[in-house]
Amino acid sequence: PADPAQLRREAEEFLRLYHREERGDGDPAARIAAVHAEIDATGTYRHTADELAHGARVAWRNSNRCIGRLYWRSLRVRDRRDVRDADTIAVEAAAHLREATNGGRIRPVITVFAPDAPGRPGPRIWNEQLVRYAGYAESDGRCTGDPRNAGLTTYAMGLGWPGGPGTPFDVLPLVIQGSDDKPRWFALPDGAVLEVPLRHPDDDWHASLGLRWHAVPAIANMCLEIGGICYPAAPFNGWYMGTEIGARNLADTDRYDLLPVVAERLGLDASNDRTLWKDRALVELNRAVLHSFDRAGVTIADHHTEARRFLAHLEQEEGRGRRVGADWSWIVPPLSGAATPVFHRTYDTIELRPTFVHHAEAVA
Ligand code: HEM
Ligand code: NRG
Repeated sequence: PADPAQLRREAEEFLRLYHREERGDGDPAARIAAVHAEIDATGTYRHTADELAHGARVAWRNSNRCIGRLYWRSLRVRDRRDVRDADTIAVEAAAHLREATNGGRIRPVITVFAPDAPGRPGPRIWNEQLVRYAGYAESDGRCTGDPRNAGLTTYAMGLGWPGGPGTPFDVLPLVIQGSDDKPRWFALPDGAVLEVPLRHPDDDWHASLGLRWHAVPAIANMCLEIGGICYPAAPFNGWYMGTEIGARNLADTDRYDLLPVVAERLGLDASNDRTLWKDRALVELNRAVLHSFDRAGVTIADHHTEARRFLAHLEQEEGRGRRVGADWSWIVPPLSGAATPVFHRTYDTIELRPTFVHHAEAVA
């Protein structure tokens, strides 16, 4: 926060949480006094490496929209707070992806770059995720690729990116703005992006659609907020839940819009909603996603398992005397909601800190 009094309060609140959870009976008074003095002198303060790591893990624990929180303690934290220039961020983003991908055994990882400081904003990554597919708007109003990323695609080309080969799955370059710099584009190096070609477990026609998806979902445009300090570039990842790809990215009408294509290949009667052709196509598409990731040896969760884990997480946290906030509309999976246990209850949407927040977007 710009207001030093508020920064002092938020810092103190976080330091008390950190000491309570990680230092047992340790007295936070000396650390709080030192941080308050640092804020008075400089307008900001620096977390210790342990404070940063715990703050990042708790920010995950506090993510109301995330069903995957059972393993919040296992988050690997790459402390790169000394990095603020775009070139090094590009190199570190690729290193993040390699460490996270781990040959397919996906590991949850966050890389934390320089924070905002008074008069000196931290760096930013303008991509929604480290790996995203280009969306090329065509003159007839259609789009090749992922329409969700059409804005960033145009923006990157405006910065001089020549564009990819023009397939529906061209990996976008990173668009990175170093602190005190303009945004620039950086192609991800070969070998940094693992992708999985999709095919159906029983139907060969599916492979001929040429569908694929990237192995690692790494959100890059949310700010990590710890104790009043904002880390605007702090990309993080876990692994995919199959429905994110099969029931949303490939299925939504404003994304790849593939249900009509899949239904046709399945020979379904799409002339009438009541044949449930969309529902049947969704199930087969989602089977193909899970099957293909399994076959490729890439970690992916199904929504039944991840829902059970989430309820185990709630129980575990409540057993530790902590309240868990959650947003029902994000937690319930977009396929077979009521067939998973997370559907049949309500949640409190308490907003706890540390947390991840969305910034204003670079590209409309
Ligand atoms: C959202 C699953 C790891 C933070 C979500 C969503 C799912 C999910 C299904 C909803 C996405 C959507 O509907 O678009 C998982 C799984 C993980 C995992 C299976 C495996 C380990 C993580 C990690 C972090 C995290 C490591 C942070 C350190 C978040 C946040 C959101 C979210 C902040 C909300 C994103 C937004 O507002 O757009 N997660 N997640 N998740 N997750 Fe997780
Ligand atoms: N639905 C988005 C990804 C959002 C976050 N999901 C995760 N996060 N699994 C998509 O690309 O489909 N994570 O950190 O694992």
